[in-house]
Amino acid sequence: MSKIKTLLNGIMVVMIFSGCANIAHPDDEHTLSGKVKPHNHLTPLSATDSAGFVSKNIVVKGEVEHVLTLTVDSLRRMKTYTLDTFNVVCMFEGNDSSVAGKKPVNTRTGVLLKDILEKAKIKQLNHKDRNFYIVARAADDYKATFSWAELFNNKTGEHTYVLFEENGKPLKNRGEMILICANDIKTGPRHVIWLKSIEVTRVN
Ligand SMILES: Nc1nc2c(c(=O)[nH]1)N[C@H]1C(S)=C(S)[C@@H](COP(=O)(O)O)O[C@H]1N2
Ligand SMILES: [Mo]
Repeated sequence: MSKIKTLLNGIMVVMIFSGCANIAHPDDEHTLSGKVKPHNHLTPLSATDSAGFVSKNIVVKGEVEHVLTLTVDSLRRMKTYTLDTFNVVCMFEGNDSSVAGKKPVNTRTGVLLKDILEKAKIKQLNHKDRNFYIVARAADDYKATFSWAELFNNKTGEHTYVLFEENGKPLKNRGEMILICANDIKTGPRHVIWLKSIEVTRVN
């Protein structure tokens, strides 16, 4: 019995230490998967550096009836909204990227994430089947997560967009489509540039 205890304690120690090794340093706000070098958003990537992340379409997949591949053209055919100016603000004090010598964004145009998900039709088995999470993933594996309830039963759903224009012009270097949740307290974290996919997962 005591042998088993000692063994279990040993396993726990190993688990604790391996967990510690994964704790990100505060400077690595967005930890990227090995292959991609982290990008400091205060010094924008050059056009050549970011070119590898630009995709022409986004895929909507997972627990949906219709897997969708959307381009800027397909978004233009949906109901579009134009947002008034606001700053993209980092979680870190003083990291307001709007003051880092960038041109201000006066207007942004896009469609509601909710409308995209309604098109793809989340596979709900019955009316109580509403525990899903939705991950907006970028080409550099940066991601933002939403819950079914905040998109479909909360104001956030009316403020979460997939954008395809800024200041009336198509997006380019930061991907053709960007996801933003405009009513977050700090808008930086759920501002997904180089948007690549929207994945729906049921909570089991
Ligand atoms: N794909 C991707 N999106 C990202 C990031 C990133 O590293 N990769 N950084 C995020 C962070 S930490 C912030 S604060 C905002 C900054 O957006 P901006 O550089 O367009 O102002 O983008 C967010 N979106
Ligand atoms: Mo940030």
